Amino acid sequence: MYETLITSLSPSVSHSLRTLTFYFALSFFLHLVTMSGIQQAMSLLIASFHKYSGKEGDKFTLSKIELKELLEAELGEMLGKASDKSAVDRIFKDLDSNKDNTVDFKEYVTLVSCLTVMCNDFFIKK
Ligand SMILES: [Ca+2]
Repeated sequence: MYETLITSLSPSVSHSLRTLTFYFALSFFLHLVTMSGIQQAMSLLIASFHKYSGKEGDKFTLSKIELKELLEAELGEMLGKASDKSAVDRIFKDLDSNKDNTVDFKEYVTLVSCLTVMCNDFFIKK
């Protein structure tokens, strides 16, 4: 979609946007390597959320489809198979604590926090 939008613009505007996107990505990367580990983790959590939340509907919340894509691409099978519709339905229902039929950033961070605690518990018990 982004590529279609860019190519539909005039060549000079399109080139400017591509250049801007490149420098934004470069700036983000350079900033990332100078940050502490926790700052990097926080930045990546935010970026990961927005990578999926902006795909359809409200760009600041995850729909069920966006959550499914995030689970598949970012968490593998940590929560079971994301291709299992009933598993995705259950995870979505559990995360949507305010019952507005979307997963906002706070609800998403709750998921990541819980998984991080579980990972820590796993490594401590080893
Ligand atoms: Ca919600």
